[in-house]
Amino acid sequence: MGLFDKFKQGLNKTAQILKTDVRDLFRSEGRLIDDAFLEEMMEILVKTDMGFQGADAIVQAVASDLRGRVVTLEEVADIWKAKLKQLMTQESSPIALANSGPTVVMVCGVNGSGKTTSIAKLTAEFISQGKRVVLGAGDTFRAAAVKQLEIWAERLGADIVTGAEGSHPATVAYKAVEQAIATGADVCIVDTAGRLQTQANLMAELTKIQQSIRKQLPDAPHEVLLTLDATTGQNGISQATKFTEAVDCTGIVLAKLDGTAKGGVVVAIRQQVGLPVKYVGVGEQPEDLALFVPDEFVDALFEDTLGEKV
Ligand SMILES: Nc1nc2c(ncn2[C@@H]2O[C@H](COP(=O)(O)OP(=O)(O)O)[C@@H](O)[C@H]2O)c(=O)[nH]1
Ligand SMILES: [Mg+2]
Repeated sequence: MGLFDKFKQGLNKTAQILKTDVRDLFRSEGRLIDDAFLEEMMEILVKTDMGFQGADAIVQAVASDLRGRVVTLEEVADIWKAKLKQLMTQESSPIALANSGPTVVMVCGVNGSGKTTSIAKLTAEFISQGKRVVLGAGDTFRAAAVKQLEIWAERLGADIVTGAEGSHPATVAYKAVEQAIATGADVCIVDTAGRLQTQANLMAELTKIQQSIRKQLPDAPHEVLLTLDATTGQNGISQATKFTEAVDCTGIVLAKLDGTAKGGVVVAIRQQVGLPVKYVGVGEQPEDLALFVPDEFVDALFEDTLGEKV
């Protein structure tokens, strides 16, 4: 499946709502762009959870170009789409690979945000590129969490390092990187237990995990990914601030985009969090991961609304 189709899968719920709302906005052939129109448009935008700032920017762009004219959906959509793309602009940024030795990726986030599943997806992608992957089972709190990662490792063909019961996650991370170096693996991905950004001791533990990785490889981790759950909307934004204080986050994986009709949350994240959205999760299977590319994302969002014309 190509990137465009993955975005369509991930944006299915959001796109259905958008289509219905936009049809209501343009009941007849054209529509006068007046205050009533702009207000209705604002409501639709805010409903997608993109945040007031982003919604206002789009409405202002439409107002300044089209106010007082009777226009078609296509004319409005052109401006809408262009502004959306601009609001989310970023370098498309796949995992930054190490110059030499294994690339170390650490994954953190709150409970159930999609860390382990996203690790499985990244692993599948690396293995499909012929890379060898070592996983570190750093969620040592729950036996079931270790088991979950073990099952993925076996299914996908990755090595895995698990700790003895009660071992510190920093030790597991250290050993995983050690094994990756010793076996000449290309990538080492370290899972961590879910934690709330308000739990100071657990946030400090995250800092320790990062430090212990650095004891093995001074320029690692090469990526620290924060997994956010798209279905919890803008709550994720406050998580980003706190996690960034504890570890050197390099990017966001936005999981479960397919589970929400509020896909506009990506705009809020891009506006309010100083980190790139690296990947979006569009389902539960290993292949359901898409490198985030704003232009294709927006085109996929509008395809159903605009029909054949995209
Ligand atoms: N629909 C959907 N479900 C997901 C996605 N990512 C994760 N999940 C599900 O969310 C739940 C929690 O995921 P998990 O990776 O265990 O979260 P963790 O606690 O952060 O490690 C599981 O049931 C996953 O199958 C996604 O992109 N789409
Ligand atoms: Mg997990």
